[in-house]
Amino acid sequence: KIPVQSRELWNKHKVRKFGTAEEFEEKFISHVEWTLARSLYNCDDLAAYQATSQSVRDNLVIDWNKTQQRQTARDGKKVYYLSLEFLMGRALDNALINMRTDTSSQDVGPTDETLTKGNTAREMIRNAMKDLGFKLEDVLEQEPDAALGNGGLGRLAACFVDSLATGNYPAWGYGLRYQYGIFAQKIIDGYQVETPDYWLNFSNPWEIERSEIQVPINFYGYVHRPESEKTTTSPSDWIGGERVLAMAHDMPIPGFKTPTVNNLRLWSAKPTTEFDFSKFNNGDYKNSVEQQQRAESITAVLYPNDNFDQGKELRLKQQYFWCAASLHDIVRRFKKNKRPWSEFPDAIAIQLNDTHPTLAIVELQRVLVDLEKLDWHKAWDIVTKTFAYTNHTVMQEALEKWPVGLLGHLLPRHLEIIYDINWFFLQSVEKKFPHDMDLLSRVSVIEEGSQERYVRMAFLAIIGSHKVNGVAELHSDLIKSTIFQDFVKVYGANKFTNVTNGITPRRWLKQANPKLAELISETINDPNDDYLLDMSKLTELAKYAEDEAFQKKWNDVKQFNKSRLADLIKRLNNGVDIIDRDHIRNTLFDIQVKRIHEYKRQQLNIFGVINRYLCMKEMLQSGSSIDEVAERYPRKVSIFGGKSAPGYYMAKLIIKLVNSVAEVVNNDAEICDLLKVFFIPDYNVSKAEIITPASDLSEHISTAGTEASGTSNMKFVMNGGLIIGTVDGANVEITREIGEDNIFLFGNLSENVEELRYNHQFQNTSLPEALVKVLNAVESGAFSPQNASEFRPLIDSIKHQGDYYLVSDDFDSYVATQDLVDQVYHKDKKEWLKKSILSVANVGFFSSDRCIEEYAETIWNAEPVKPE
Ligand code: Z15
Repeated sequence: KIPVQSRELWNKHKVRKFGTAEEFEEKFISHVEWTLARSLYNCDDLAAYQATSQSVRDNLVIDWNKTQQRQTARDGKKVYYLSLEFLMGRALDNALINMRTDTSSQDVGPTDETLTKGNTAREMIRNAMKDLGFKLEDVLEQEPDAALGNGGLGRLAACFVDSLATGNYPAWGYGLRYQYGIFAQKIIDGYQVETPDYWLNFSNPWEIERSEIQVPINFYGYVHRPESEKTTTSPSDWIGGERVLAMAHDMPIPGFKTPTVNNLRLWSAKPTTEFDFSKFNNGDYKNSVEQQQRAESITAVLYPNDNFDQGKELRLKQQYFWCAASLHDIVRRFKKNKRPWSEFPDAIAIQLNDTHPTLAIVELQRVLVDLEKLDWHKAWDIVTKTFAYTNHTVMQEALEKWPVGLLGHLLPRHLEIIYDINWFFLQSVEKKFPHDMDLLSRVSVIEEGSQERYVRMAFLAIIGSHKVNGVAELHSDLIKSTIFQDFVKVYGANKFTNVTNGITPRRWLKQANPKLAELISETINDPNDDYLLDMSKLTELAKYAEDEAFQKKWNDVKQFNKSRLADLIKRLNNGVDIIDRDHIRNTLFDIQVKRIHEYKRQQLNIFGVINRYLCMKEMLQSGSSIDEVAERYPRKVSIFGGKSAPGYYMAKLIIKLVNSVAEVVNNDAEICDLLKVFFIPDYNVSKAEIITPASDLSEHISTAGTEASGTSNMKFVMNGGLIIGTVDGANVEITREIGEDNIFLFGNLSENVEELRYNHQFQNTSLPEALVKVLNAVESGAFSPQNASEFRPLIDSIKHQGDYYLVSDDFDSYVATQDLVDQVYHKDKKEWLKKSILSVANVGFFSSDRCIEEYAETIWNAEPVKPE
């Protein structure tokens, strides 16, 4: 504590944010000299990126400190978002955009004047950088992505922390600081090759290392119960066997047009300083040091599976390490206020992003019972009022199950607690539904298999939470009628709710598509970009949907973005330009970028491309002119991108097929560049910012009922791209919002999937003719002349293994819908542009701001803490 008489001195030297270009330049140069120990003579783009980021970070830290003080003083309910993944991407440009503060806000220093009234921080710094001898765009490119996530789930968490800060919610994210994020993907001879993601190679200006915050975490060991304590529900001692330290790293999360800067706290593992003297005395010094160093492996790498549970011990260790450290932190903060434990759920809401943090439920129960000596049932009441769980999938292979043996070995006390939670739960079920043994075994947290018993994490998460939500309406309905139907019976339907996903318009519109953002703000007369906070303002655009002058401007923006993507593709294709720039306006950019997964059906897309190619060739063979072919199959570029889990054989084969088809099609002179195929290597957030604004059409074509929500569908629509999609996930609500005339839907509905799958198994279903031709071509080695059987497994999965993802059932409908797309795009551009404009006009619902508001109101009961 600083004595009162010293405070005057502190205030005299109070740190100030930079507000003018001049002040920024001064900061920049002092960071070049003092932080980087460089100078005018050796400051390259990388150094300029670091000095700029350090300068911006200084501003953020001032607001970060004020925000934390304000939130502590106001003492409203705090929200903690626990996610094993935060797919943040780059921070600098986002910080520059969000830094623009609101004129009405009092909590800005005098220097903030210059950042308002259309004079954004980004523009100011662009000019200052220019004066200093740098180009902002080149400097921004120096930043590596923070790629601490696999796909949708991780990117959702990143959009959420942005909206939480923007909405002034007192909310922290908790995650892991992986030394290596998702692997970098190289394509070599058409195959995916994984290389490590060295994102921390140069120092990371966006993290604040809190070396003073180190939480000891135990693993293994055994449980000791004092003689006086008879049962496992009474306070017990867990004597841990292995100990590591969790060290905090904080990332400031700035809100848009608000001085609120929230915190994303990421833990990294380091060895304890306790030394194993017995080993040392045995002369095994080297071994003992080595064993300690192994602590760091806990946070070494992100598991690269999306929608798949691999069940590895190190993953469970990651989960407990992260849950225990985060809860320790949360409980410590709560205890400072000396409020009674019963008020814990009034002070704190914890959201579980999928089942990955389910152990937090068990850990809080352990802390309350074993350490704080609360009665079991009082503790459990607190726990269940605190947690809420978001489910992101119905797919069996993604549902987490841990072998009882593995869990009990790593966390012996936690396994006891899980058994007790289950025991009390099953008792309550038995009371409500007497003698229904079947029900009891179906809802038990413990799956009793013939071989091994497993802990079902989703069931544990439901039992330990007061709300469970799905991520889109269809999905939230599906979990109630399928995987969790017994729990609806037990708890009633009210425990289950829907919060449809959203995306942040700051990154996915303003940052990714500056030209469209500019056109919008000018058209709806919103020079301060208030529409980015109130997306209902976008409906103003509908007035201009058929305005020819406006349509032209709209189209010009799209063409600009397509050229930008064409440049990227050229660079990624070793300088070889496959896109004919003279015809770019009449070339339909058809894009599918997302994790590669059979359920997402990139195979349907590439089979569609092959079909198109074969049909073109057939026309030429039967004497049609190239003009006639172009009339039927107008110009198109088919763009793919996405990573496959390293061990996912079928997904990797799909990548190879796309590249093999590209090789043949792109080099077939006969079709005169009417069709091109490209696989963008290493799809990530920063590439998505270039790709998304450039789509005419994007594909969201999962088997109905398999894609919980999808979020890239929202991003594409927000950027004026049209969708071809199945009636799945958020596509349903996108259709409702933008109108069914403005989306190309096709395929079977989720209610028919079960029957169709049954038919494949037990009926002799025949494949559509066009698909047979495609599969024959692939089988003949048309795309793999050296190895005709290479793609056999892909063909077999459809022909001989029940076509689980129903590619054959949706194929004709997909092809017919693609024909319709061509019709509108090439024959009725005005109609196309109208659809595009109306889509953006009505996309507002999919802002993550709306989504976070729904969580706050219906699940967390949390309110914003507004800066004065
Ligand atoms: C993941 O990215 C998603 C679900 C999962 O169960 C896992 Cl492990 C990872 C995705 C869904 O597939 C996607 O439909 C959804 O939009 C996203 O989570 C965010 O909710």
